Amino acid sequence: MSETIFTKIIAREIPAEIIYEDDDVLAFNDINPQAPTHFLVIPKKPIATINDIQAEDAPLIGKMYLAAAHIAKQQGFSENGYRAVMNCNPDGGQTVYHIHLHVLAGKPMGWPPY
Ligand code: DGP
Repeated sequence: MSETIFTKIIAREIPAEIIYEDDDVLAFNDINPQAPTHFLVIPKKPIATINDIQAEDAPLIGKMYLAAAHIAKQQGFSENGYRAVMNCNPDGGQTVYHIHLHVLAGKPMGWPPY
């Protein structure tokens, strides 16, 4: 898989506001926030799209959600709620081809999201 901007954030080659890290997952604030709180949870393993997730990645994907919920609790918005969403390919609005969970909070979210 080709390198992306997120690979460079993992390697600390470009700066980001990192808010969580463990052996498998990194979370950092989105550069273009769409809500009062907007951060991204990414796996350190580069996986291009949801379509590229393999069965053996299932625990890793679970860890992304566990990290999101942990940060939500830590930042105090877990009870009010939040949106956690992963975009896939052009119609899904994906622009960076390293999977990432968008976590948006701090205001009521609309539905449908378009
Ligand atoms: P998506 O469109 O779902 O692929 O979302 C990509 C997100 O990544 C978008 O909300 C903006 C964010 N983003 C892109 N480049 C950077 C960057 O260099 N730093 C940070 N913090 N976020 C970035």
